[in-house]
Amino acid sequence: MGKKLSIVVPTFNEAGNVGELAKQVAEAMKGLDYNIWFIDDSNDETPGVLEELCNNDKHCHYHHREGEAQTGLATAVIEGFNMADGDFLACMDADLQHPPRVLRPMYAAMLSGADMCIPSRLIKGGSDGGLNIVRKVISGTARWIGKLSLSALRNISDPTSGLFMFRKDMLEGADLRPVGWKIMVEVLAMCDYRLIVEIPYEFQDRNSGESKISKSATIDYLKQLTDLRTRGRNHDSVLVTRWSPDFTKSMVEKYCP
Ligand SMILES: Nc1nc2c(ncn2[C@@H]2O[C@H](COP(=O)(O)OP(=O)(O)O)[C@@H](O)[C@H]2O)c(=O)[nH]1
Ligand SMILES: [Mg+2]
Repeated sequence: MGKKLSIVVPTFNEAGNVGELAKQVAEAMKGLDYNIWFIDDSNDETPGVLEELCNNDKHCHYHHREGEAQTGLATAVIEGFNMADGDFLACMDADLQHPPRVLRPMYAAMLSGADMCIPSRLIKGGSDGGLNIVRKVISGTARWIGKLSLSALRNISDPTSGLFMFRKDMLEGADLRPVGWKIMVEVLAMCDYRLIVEIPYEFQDRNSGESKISKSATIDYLKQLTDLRTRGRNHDSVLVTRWSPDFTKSMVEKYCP
């Protein structure tokens, strides 16, 4: 039987982006089995836009959270992981900063046998062009602190991004605690896996709306790292492979023609 991909997309006031995202995902995943799970905490017109989108596109599902004990980015992503029914799960931002065309090579990496695929802005063929200098420095510092604190991040070139794909069964027995913003760090520290593939991608400017990153995100991240230093698994035997742009292309032709 064929495999299926579920793409989990956390949304907070992204009315101007979700339709375009669904359209671009459909192009990227043409001929492959996929669905999208929007987990929404918006307080604007986004829920109505999602409702209509999901009525018109059977690949799309949404869950709007209101008055729930937990809101916030990380809890949304974990809730989406639990609801989604794919063999593989992806996490992707709604604002098109993660260009949906990267999903197909990510999926090829999974079909080739990877446990996890982490696209990188920082390897040959990638670009972080969408970031201004302040965000570049913040994001570089976050990476540096993360790699010093956690061995699971050490060999990953872009470990603090919110774009990744993995086998759903990696979640079995993994105690993911949704703190703050960096959900992939939690997955990298707490799940059991052997092979990670990195592929290059070009980070984009935000399509519409504005960034929701909060002032407390840095503190949450540092708390999370401290906590994971004691809770995290040992990942000494993990292999991280980097695919060049040309090799990535050839693997898409092989696995997702
Ligand atoms: N469900 C949910 N999604 C959120 C929340 N905060 C941010 N997001 C979504 O998380 C993604 C990344 O947020 P963004 O503001 O673009 O962060 P930035 O790219 O780091 O500036 C976007 O899809 C947001 O809509 C939240 O509290 N709940
Ligand atoms: Mg963004």
